[in-house]
Amino acid sequence: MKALILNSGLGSRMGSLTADRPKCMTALAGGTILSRQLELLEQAGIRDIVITTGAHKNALMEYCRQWEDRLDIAFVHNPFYDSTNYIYSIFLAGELLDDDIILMHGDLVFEASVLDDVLSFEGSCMTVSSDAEPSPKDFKAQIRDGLVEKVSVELGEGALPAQPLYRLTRQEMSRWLQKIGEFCRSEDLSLRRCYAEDALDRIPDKEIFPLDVGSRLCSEIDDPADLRRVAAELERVSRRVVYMCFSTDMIHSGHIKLIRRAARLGRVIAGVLSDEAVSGFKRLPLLPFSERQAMFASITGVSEAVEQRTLSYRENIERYRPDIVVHGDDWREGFQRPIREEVIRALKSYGGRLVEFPYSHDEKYHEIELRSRAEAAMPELRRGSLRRLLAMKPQIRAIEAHSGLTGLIAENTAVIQDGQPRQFDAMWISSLCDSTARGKPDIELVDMTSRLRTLDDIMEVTTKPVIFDGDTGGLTEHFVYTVRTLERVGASMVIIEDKTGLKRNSLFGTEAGQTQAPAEEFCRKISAGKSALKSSELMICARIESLILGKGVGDALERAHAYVEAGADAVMIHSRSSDPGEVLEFADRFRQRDGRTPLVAVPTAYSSVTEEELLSHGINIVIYANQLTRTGFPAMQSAARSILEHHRAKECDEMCMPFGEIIRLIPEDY
Ligand code: SPV
Ligand code: MG
Repeated sequence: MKALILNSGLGSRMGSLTADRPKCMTALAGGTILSRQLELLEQAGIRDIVITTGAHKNALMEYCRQWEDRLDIAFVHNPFYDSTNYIYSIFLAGELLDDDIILMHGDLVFEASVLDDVLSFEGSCMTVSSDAEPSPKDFKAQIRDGLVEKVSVELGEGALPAQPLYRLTRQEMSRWLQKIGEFCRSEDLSLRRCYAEDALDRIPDKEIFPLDVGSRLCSEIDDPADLRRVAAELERVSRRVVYMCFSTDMIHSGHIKLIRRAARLGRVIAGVLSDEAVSGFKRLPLLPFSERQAMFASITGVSEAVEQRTLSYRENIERYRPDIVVHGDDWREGFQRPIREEVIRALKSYGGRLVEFPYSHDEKYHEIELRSRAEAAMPELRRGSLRRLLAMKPQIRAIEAHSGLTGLIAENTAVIQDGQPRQFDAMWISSLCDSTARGKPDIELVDMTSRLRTLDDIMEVTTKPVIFDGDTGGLTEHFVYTVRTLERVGASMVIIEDKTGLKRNSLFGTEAGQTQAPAEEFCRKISAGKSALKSSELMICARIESLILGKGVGDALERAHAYVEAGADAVMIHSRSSDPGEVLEFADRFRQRDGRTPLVAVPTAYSSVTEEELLSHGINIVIYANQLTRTGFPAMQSAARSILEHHRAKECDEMCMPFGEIIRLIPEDY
């Protein structure tokens, strides 16, 4: 790629400013028009420059010596500069233009990002501006079928203001040069005085696309008034604030490229998503917020790294009022779409704008994401993830999983509400659902080896914290082994209930003749479990069955405090009443003495209670213990009945998930 800069003109409208130098050497923003162009080209990696000269040729060549070491500048002199137009200068430079060409007039001032867009354009383009007011003295472009059809100063209605900044493929340049040659070799000397664009217009099937620079700076300087306006605009550009937001904890070249591009638009403020926000839509970040913030603050091109507390940009847009928000164009679809729409609305309220760069689908970035997902699934990281989430969020939401597939549903299901994503934070490996899936009663009949098999199936395909339903924990002598195994595989919490003898499901209540273990005996089991742990990460949660067995809130409270004393890391209070009253009363009274130990509730029987209400009483973990199982089986029964009734499968087709979807549910590259 080469650049061609046309500097043969007289610049007579600039008055005394061009008395002893060409227009491109006019002072601007601490440099000159030309120095800005050359520096931007150099930054973009373009070293081969062709400059045409006319009046003050020596002054220009002398001035350019400062770039001698960094750029290869070839000068082409147009000796007839005062009687020809730049069409003749291009004609003279023809032999050097044997590459893709960036063509610009020497009096053109544009901001860095405009050049970036021109350079990254595939094919040939000319810059136009749908936001600018057409000026009688400047070029306009007539667009037809998405292509530039004609470029002229004279065009009126319907034509877009256009600037003489082109990217031309080698083929397109050579076709233009051929036409320019026809003009310049003609005996009709007036054809050397017309615009090069007049020759361009004569190419019938040219393929030059308009590249809309919108309201960005891209402007010719013809007279001192232009100079003042452009200088003021450049000053505004230098004060421009650009905002972007990152959730990643692994920075790769794609991020760096994006930041570099954004920095060409203005001063970059990098929003770094809080740990809570990241874990709300993705997973617990590998690096905590403070480290991610420091990482972004140290990247060249980022002037400040600030916290973005939610996935919604609204708060930070109001605080920093960025002129521009930059994002990859991948958020136009999918769960981030409403967030994007909110950003556009917020920016519009004060004249800011959104700039989207094409998202890079590079395989290696995808691989990095897979690696960080794999990392998060490793037992060492996963085990402590519930504790970390609890330290970060007031309440954790868990749902049951009893197979790899239901694990994926628990892991990936998301909805957007008020611009915020909602997902489950953790999974509950329910004894009821695990037993039911095997067609067995929930009486600790499914042995631990089988339960661990289910756990393994789920953990293999997911990354979120796992809460394991340990039933009664069995004999203390057995429980210590269970605890070690769970710790080794990376479970985050085991919940054991204070029952003894043949355990029946709690939802049977007193109908099933169940016995609560003496508090001291259960305390010993908790202590033994805690002592068996190798790390301090797996949490042992004591589940109190007093309300289930009709012993009242007082008994439950007494036990709860004793269990915490014995080492329990959390307390689960269970109830089969449809009224949450007794659970809430327990929580209120427990919190009077203990503000720290996490409280767990399972609102199956009292399902009308909301998470917010539970939180207001101090409940930190809400487990939806069996809803996937209870919704899945009736659907299967209906399908089976439908086939029997209709002697074929057609009628149950509409109940079925399409094959395409079920295949996509299971990621192949997990
Ligand atoms: C389970 O899901 O297995 C439980 C909760 O232990 S409950 O079924 O309500 O007892
Ligand atoms: Mg259970």
